[in-house]
Amino acid sequence: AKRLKDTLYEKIMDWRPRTERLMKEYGNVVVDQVTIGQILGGMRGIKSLVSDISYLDPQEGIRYRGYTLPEVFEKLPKAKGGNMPLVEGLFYLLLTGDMPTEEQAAEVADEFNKRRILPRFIYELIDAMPCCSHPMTIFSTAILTLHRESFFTKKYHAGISKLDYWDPTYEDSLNLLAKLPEIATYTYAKLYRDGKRIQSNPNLDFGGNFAHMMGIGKPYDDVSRMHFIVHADHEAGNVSAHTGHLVASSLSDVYLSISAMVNGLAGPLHGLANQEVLRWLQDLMDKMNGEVPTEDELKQFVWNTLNSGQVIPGFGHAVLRKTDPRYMLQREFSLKNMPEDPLFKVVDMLYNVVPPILLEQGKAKNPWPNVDAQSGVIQWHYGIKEYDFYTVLFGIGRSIGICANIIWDRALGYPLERPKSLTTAILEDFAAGK
Ligand code: AMX
Repeated sequence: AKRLKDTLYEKIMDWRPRTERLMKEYGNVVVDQVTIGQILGGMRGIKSLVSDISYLDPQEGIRYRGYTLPEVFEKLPKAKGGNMPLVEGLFYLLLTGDMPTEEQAAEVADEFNKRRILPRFIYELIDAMPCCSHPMTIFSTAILTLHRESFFTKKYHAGISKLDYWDPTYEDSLNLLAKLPEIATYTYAKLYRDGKRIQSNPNLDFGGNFAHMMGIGKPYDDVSRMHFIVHADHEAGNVSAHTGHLVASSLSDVYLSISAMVNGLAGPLHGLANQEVLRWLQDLMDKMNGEVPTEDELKQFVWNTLNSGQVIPGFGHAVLRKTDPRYMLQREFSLKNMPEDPLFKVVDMLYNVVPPILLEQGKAKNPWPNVDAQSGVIQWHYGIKEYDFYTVLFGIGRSIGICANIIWDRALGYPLERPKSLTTAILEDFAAGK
């Protein structure tokens, strides 16, 4: 069978004429116009990026390479002894656009396996991080430190052709992705288990091995696969994806770019929201002395949060205008596997209680839950109660999508990103019609 890299090369050669033609013949076609509200409003909605890895419809939610999430979960090859798809298969899909066979997913598993060993200095680095460092800081620092291993950077200095940039970027991406579960689980061991590390098992798949290294039994392997897959990509404009793309656009290698994207993910309005959900729920449970609250008590708690000027973590979205399908998938899993979990019961009550309140308050454009409203509760149920760690899990998943994006950025020769900024006075001149 054809190797992944050869398949990718063919796809790249087929794709290049499409972007080249758009650029050469249709470069002046107008796609969007920009208002002062958008310039001052976080560039919300401006159509100014391109990604073929995924597309987010405000009503329907994310599609990976044209497939909805339920389709992705149905069609990807499943892990042996599990019900969830192989993360390796997802990477194949995101990279090539083709739904992989079992054999094709196995090839990715094999590649990851060959590259997963961490250099000793990464363990030493994690050991040396100052106490109380947030796990996202450690995760980002470890990725950044691997920069010295970059194949792309070596090749660049040796002077390779621009047309070949994608190749060492692909190699760097596989090398990095393969190591992320090891970095994350060692970070966890170091912070919360006195540094007691569980060696990886080369016979397990990406998600299975992650669960094994976390020391958590079934179905946590399926939880990990599901988690990494739903978090992999959310088109190109969100903070993590955009940061990864932006940094990579200066020809910073994958290590520099992914470390940067992880830092963007670490903010409470983005990836950190899943930790914030748990913190918020724990605060609620403390006030309730561990009892599941009544609906009225829950409403009051939601209003108190809003009235103190805070957001309800896990609700709202910058693009989505319906309940997040990533939320729904995790909800289905929870209904099947942990329906009696008290925290899940509260989350499910919030699903009914929060949207009408946000609508009544009248600020949030989307009152519905997002991915983060559910993910932490599942981790909690399977024993990961150190919720600071949750965003690291998000980061592993998101790296898969961003690496696929960056490989394609290099393949299609996307240039340095450099939008233009204005001053307030210039905007005032526009406002006055000058
Ligand atoms: N609770 C309370 N208020 C909210 C809200 C929420 N969950 N979501 C939006 N609002 C408020 C905003 O703070 C804003 O208020 P302001 O006018 O006083 O500044 C107003 O509603 C309009 O915001 P918006 O246009 O609906 O959202 P946005 O595009 O500016 O921001 C997001 C989107 C996700 C940051 C926001 O909904 C939010 O803060 N949600 C809570 C945090 C969260 O769950 N983040 C995770 C998102 C998914 C992810 O990236 N992992």
